[in-house]
Amino acid sequence: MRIDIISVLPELLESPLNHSIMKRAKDKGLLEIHIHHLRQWAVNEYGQVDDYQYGGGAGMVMMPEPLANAIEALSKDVGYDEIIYMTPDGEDFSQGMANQFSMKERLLIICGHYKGIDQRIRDHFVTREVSIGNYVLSGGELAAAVVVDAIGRLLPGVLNNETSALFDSFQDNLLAPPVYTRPADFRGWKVPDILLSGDLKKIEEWRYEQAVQRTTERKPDLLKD
Ligand code: 6GU
Repeated sequence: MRIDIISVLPELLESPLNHSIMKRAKDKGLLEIHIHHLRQWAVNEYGQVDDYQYGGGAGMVMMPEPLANAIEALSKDVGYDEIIYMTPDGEDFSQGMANQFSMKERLLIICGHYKGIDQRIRDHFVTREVSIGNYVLSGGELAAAVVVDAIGRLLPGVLNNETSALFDSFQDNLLAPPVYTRPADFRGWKVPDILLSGDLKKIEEWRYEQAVQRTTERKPDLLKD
């Protein structure tokens, strides 16, 4: 899979996408990430990519021309299944959306800044608008890193058996059950006996019950569908 990201602050994306499982995905050749600085498509020698908004009001808006030029130049080379705009007024990101995106070959992600991007780019180029929650970040980069991480770890071959995504929270709309490691008694706080019993069937049942209980208590919305 190939993901291209357009940003005015590429530094914000680099570290999160170059460690741990994302690094492994890249090293294995399963995920290619290309980060593009929007300034290379700026309209003048000052590197301008934003301007005042029509109608007045505080805050700058990202100009349509650099973005259109960037999208068109990259699309000519690659061709995208989805052009995603990261924005707090987008559709809420979910495990289901991560699953869907992970089945695409090529994604282009646009990170907004300031008051956002000119509406015409959203109308004429963007195919999906995605938010990671109901709060405002100073730019789309951290949100894009979240989305790319959630997608990257789902690509076949990225995770091994031990880290398999099949048992993650949210797969099957259930949160993950509690987990324990050694020692079995830590400061008198004991690991549930069942996990030490060796009875795999009982353990599986217990984990399922715990997952349902956690989901009921913490995220009952997940159980509705
Ligand atoms: Cl995608 N962008 C920004 N700037 N803020 C957000 C967001 C995205 N999702 C939640 N808050």
